[in-house]
Amino acid sequence: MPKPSHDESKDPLTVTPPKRWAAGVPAVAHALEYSLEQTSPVRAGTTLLTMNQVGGIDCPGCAWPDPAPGHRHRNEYCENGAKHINDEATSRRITAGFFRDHPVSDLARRSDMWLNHQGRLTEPVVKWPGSDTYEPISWNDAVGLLAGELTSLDSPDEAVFYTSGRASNEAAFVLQLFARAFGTNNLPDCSNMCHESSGFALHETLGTGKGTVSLEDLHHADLIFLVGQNPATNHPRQLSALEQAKRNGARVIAVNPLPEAGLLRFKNPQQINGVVGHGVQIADRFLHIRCGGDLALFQGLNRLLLEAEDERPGGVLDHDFIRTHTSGFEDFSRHARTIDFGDVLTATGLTREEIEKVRDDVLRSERVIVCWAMGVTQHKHGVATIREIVNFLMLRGNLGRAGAGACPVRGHSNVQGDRTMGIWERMPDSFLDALREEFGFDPARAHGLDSVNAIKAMREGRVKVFLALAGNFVRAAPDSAVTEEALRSCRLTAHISTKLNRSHTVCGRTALILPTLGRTERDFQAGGEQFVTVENSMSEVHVSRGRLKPASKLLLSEVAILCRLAHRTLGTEPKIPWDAFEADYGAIRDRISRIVPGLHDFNRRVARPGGIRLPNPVNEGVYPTPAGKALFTCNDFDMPRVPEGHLLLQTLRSHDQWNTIPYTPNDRYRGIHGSRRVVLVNRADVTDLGLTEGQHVDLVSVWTDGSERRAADFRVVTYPTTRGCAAAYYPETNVLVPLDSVADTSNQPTSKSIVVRLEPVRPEPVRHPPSP
Ligand SMILES: Nc1nc2c(c(=O)[nH]1)N[C@H]1C(S)=C(S)[C@@H](COP(=O)(O)OP(=O)(O)OC[C@H]3O[C@@H](n4cnc5c(=O)[nH]c(N)nc54)[C@H](O)[C@@H]3O)O[C@H]1N2
Ligand SMILES: Nc1nc2c(c(=O)[nH]1)N[C@H]1C(S)=C(S)[C@@H](COP(=O)(O)OP(=O)(O)OC[C@H]3O[C@@H](n4cnc5c(=O)[nH]c(N)nc54)[C@H](O)[C@@H]3O)O[C@H]1N2
Ligand code: SF4
Ligand SMILES: [Mo]
Repeated sequence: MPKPSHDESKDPLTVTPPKRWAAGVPAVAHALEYSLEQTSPVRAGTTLLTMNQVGGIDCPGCAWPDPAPGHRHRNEYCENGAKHINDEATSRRITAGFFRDHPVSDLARRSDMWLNHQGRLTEPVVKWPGSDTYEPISWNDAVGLLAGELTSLDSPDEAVFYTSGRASNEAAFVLQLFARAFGTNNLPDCSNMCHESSGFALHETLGTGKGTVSLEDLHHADLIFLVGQNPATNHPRQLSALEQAKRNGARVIAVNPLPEAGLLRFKNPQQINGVVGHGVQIADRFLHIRCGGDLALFQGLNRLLLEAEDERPGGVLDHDFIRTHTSGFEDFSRHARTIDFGDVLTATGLTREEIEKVRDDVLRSERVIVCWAMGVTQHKHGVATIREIVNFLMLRGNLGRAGAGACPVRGHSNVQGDRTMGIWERMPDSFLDALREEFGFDPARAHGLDSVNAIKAMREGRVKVFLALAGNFVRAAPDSAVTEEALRSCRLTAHISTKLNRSHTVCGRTALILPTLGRTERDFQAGGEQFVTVENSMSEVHVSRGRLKPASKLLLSEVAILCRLAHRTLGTEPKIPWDAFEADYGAIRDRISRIVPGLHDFNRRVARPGGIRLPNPVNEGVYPTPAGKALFTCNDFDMPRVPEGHLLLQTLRSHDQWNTIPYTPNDRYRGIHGSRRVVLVNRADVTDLGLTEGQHVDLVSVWTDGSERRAADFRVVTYPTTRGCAAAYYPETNVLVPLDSVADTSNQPTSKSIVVRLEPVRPEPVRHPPSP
């Protein structure tokens, strides 16, 4: 068995200067190192060679799209994709005696990294009330137990069904169908904590919640903004697309409080000159913005564009586009001129000259794309910021045409597909009507609970059963202590999972772990070998087919578990052929094809190389808002207010983790090694706060109701983040995010906007997390 690459009990922190470039040879070496630690060369080779190829395994990492068939590289994956896929394909197994040796109280003391390192779950287990130990249970009994708890509820709304974005379209469709046939819209998902703000803002202004650009568009843009995004770590193949765009003459503007490695320079490991040469400079302009300053930036920029039009009437704005496709321009234009530029400079920390240079770049560009991710969405004014980005794009008609548009860069590989399949607590009536037509039951219309509201409902005893399809809810959600208490108060918690994580250690009175096949594995059902489908960030739906032998003979697929559960819970009413769905996923896709617009003839069309690109109405000049036009919006100026002596903390990902799961304690590009309990602070702030490099501090968040939350024992690392801002890793810092601290209207937790003070630890630091 391969040895773990590190010993957590030691974890000495070492800090080296942040890297100024990303990828290249070290990236390839790191990918192979992690893969070979996890599994055999043959299994690693099988996953890597079929990954992201036509008909192969879709990368279980991020949602970045693949080039068109025929244009894919032989190694069409990045360092992190290789790590994610082999983290699933690992040869390690949690076998029979494991849970006997490790009661829940023991598991609860282990680190996230240790839990993940134990390998794949191999058989269903249950923890009975009063017991501290998971013990084996048959599938039949496990499904019966869960169905029994569900049917004994007073109301279907006492159950919550959470989904994480790695679940396939087929599993997601079956889960939402089951939940709705059972009688509830309580379908929270990881997207509530991820791009919810994007969905709200785009829906309201454009009439569609999805991005409008394709990979082709990126290749042919003149100007690309990367706002609040760290592509070298989180969407590494985006750098290849940017490299190509630059070869075609594009300019790139990066907006970030941190000078992230890949934003500066990129060495493409798929090209010989990338491996040995200096690589490509990605960002032509880097706006070192204050955390939470993006709304002000786009408001300032929009004001400058309107003023440029005043000076050159007809020479700046796209009046044709504005007249034909939009409404609300006059109000917007009046409101935008009231923005105070002094406020813009305070909020952004930028100079007027810097913003004017961006305006000039914009004026020189015919085709502009704005990409964004968590640095934008996870703020109180996240929705307003994206609405302002839409205003910005519309002023010069940068929507609905080649090389231009809005590009929310999605996280999980199928998070967008899960939404398309109906995983949302507030699906529109058109979708619910289609379910009614197809399946003959009338789904409830009242909106269900999102992630934050589900936690509140559990805490108040209004929800009694929690079932998760993938993910790690306890670590992904804000206010860790509150979320843990909420889950513990449930009658039953159940997780359909591939690997062990913290959520399995925070149990309801009864708890189930239902182990499942991953995307890398072959999936045989009564109807023969199956494949699943997924949708990437650019609305392309395609096939993913597993290649490896399953981790255990006892594993069931996600679809099989859900179909059996649905059948057992609902019986034969409504008449839904759960058994046929389990036997042949094509039968599920046939139904999807009659419910989801754009997926007609799903089975036949998805079988074609490259799959199906879902139509985006914006690209056909159609804006399905109530007014039938795209909306200009007026957004009040807003910025985070940080009291004297405090910092604004953003919580983010290291280079070596997948969301809630750290792989190692290192963050290579940022030069952090050996420990994740670090807080990155600007040197001047370290001095002003009377702190020293390497000092042990507690992070104490302060909330408007006077409450405080504490994350104990972090080390101060001086880092070139903007003044007044700090950064630390998620999920260790989720304990600091108050449950009530959410984005306006989208209800998304504000994980990039936490007011903290750094409290020196005296005399001796405690060690966190406890060692294995
Ligand atoms: N390797 C790896 N890949 C991943 C993931 C992973 O965990 N590991 N997770 C996946 C998922 S689910 C998602 S959603 C995506 C997330 O992808 P990202 O959004 O890139 O992820 P974060 O690490 O949260 O980083 C956000 C970036 O925003 C910047 N930022 C923070 N606050 C602000 C701000 O106020 N303004 C601006 N302009 N920038 C700001 C941070 O400095 C950082 O560079 O990645 C996906 N891909
Ligand atoms: N503070 C803070 N909090 C955040 C964020 C942040 O930036 N800061 N980011 C938020 C974001 S963007 C997101 S998307 C969420 C992520 O939240 P989640 O999606 O809930 O979390 P993950 O860490 O991706 O879940 C990992 C687990 O999924 C299971 N899993 C993996 N693959 C499969 C599979 O194929 N099938 C099944 N059934 N299970 C599988 C494994 O058991 C693994 O342990 O966290 C959010 N929370
Ligand atoms: S860029 Fe994203 S989808 Fe592509 S290989 Fe890397 S992790 Fe996987
Ligand atoms: Mo995400």
